[in-house]
Amino acid sequence: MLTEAQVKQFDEQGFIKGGIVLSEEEVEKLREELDQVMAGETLRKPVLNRNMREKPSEYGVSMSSSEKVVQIVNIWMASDSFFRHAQNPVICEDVAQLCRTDTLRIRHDQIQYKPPVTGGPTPWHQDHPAWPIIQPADLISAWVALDDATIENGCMWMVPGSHKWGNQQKYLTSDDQFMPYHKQPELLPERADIHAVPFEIKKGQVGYHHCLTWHGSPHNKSEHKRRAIAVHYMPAHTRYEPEKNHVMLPYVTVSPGELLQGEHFPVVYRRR
Ligand SMILES: O=C(O)CCC(=O)C(=O)O
Repeated sequence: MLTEAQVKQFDEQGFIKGGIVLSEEEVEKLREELDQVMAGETLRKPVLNRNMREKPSEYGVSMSSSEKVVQIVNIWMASDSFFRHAQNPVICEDVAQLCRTDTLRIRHDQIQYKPPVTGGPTPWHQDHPAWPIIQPADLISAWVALDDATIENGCMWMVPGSHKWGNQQKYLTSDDQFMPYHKQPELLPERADIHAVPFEIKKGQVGYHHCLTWHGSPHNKSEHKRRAIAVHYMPAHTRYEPEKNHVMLPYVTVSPGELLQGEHFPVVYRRR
C-alpha cells in the first residue's frame, strides 16, 4: 500500500519509486528463466524476442545493429515465474491504487536487457502512443530491475509532469539520450518544463510510471548487465480502440469499443 504522499507525488510527476518487491532468490529465478527464454529454450514462446536496435523501432527512430537491446514481449506466456511475477500482490495493490481501479489486466509485459558495453539506447517516448489499440490512457507500468539500474548502465530517465501534456510523441526526438527535445515547444502548456531526471532502481525494486510520461534510457557502456521486467497494467475500463498496428493486435478477440479482455489479457488482480 502506497502512502498518500506517494500517490500525490505520482499524480504530480507521473512516476515514483516503490519498494523492494523481489528477494535475492526470486531475482535469481527470473534471471535464469530470462536466459532460457532469450535462448529460445522454452516450450512456450513469448510474443516477441528481438534486438530492438536491428530494425526501425515503433518509436520511429533509425537503428544501429552494432548495439543491442533485447526486447521480449509477453515473457509471461513463456515462463510461469514471470506470470507469477505479474501477479505480485504488492505491485498489483500499488498499481490498482495509482489507477484508482479494483481490477487489473496485463496489457503486455516487456523485458529490456541492455548487455554490458554494447547496450544501446531506448529512444525518448511515451508508452500510450506506442500502443495504438487502447483507450483511455490510464495505464501504469511497474518496472522491476533485475540488476541495479544506474546512470552508468542505462537506467531510465523521466520528465516530471510530462504525463499531463497529452500525446506529444510525434514531436519528441532522441538526439540527446539524457534530455528529450520537443520540435514545437509552443504546443506544450505554458509552464511545461522539459527537464529529465534519472530514475535509478535497485535490483528487486519497482518503479511505477504513467503511460504518457516521457521516458527513455541511454546506452549501457558499463561492464554490467542491465536487465528489467516491465509489466504494463491496464485498469478494467480499458477499451479496444484500434488506430494503428501493434504486435498484440493478433491476440485481440473483442470488437472495437469493447473492453479489452480475453485469455491474452488476463486479470491478475481483483480487490476483495
Ligand atoms: O527498460 C527501459 O529502458 C525502457 C522501458 C520502457 O520504455 C517502459 O517500460 O515503458
